[in-house]
Amino acid sequence: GKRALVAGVADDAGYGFAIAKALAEAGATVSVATWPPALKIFLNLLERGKMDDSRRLASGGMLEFERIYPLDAAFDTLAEAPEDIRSNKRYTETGDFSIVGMAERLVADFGERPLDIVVHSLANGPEVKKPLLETSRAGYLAAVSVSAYSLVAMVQRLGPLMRPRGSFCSLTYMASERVIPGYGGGMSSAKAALESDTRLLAFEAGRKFGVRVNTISAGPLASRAASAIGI
Ligand code: ZID
Repeated sequence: GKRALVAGVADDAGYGFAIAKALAEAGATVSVATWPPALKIFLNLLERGKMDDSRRLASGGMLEFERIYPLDAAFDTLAEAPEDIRSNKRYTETGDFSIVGMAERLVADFGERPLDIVVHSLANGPEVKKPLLETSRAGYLAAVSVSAYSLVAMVQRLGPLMRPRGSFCSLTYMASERVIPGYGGGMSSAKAALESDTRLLAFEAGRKFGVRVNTISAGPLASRAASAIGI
């Protein structure tokens, strides 16, 4: 069977959860990666059975996550995380939450080339409600860092862990190429970068690791992230 990792799952309302479930329905074994500030609530919801209805599979079984890794996709290595993050209670409990840390855990848990499918279903734009014209440099760079560069870093670090003909997939939004007011803070820029990077990563990682890289332009879904911008 195939093994999948879905990065960006912290509840059962978003695309990541739905994709994890669809992969499980298709017979894959699924691990997820969760942003440390959301991890405790997510584990609580799971433990207390609050997601049992949405975890139910057509087969009658339940969606089980093989592993739940902590991941802050803003950091490639733990050393790059600033002191206030590393000493934050939400973060100290999880162990290495960087992209490299997650890659090392995957190898420790499953061996050298454990993955067939990696789904990037994460984004964050701290100033998403601000028009681009009012967006700060810090807000813009944070949006591009978490929502676009994180895919580059994940293909770099997880590419070597992929089995032949493995597949990376991310989620984008049409505001990358058309004017859609309300998707601000550099999020439209981040999606434009994500789409351009997908083309080049498919070329480079296809040759280097024998994998595919794609992105799917999503329709509206009232996830936690989208509810923040009134979708
Ligand atoms: P979600 O809240 O379920 O998932 C986002 C996840 O990212 C959450 O679990 C966060 O904890 C996590 N996260 C945030 N920051 C970090 C970080 N630093 N490190 C690790 N994890 C982090 O929301 P979702 O399902 O909407 O988002 C999943 C993907 O779908 C994102 O790439 C979205 O940009 C993308 N997407 C969503 C929608 C939508 O409607 N939900 C649309 C397009 C793309 C969209 O916005 N018409 C209007 C709007 C849209 C489509 C059509």
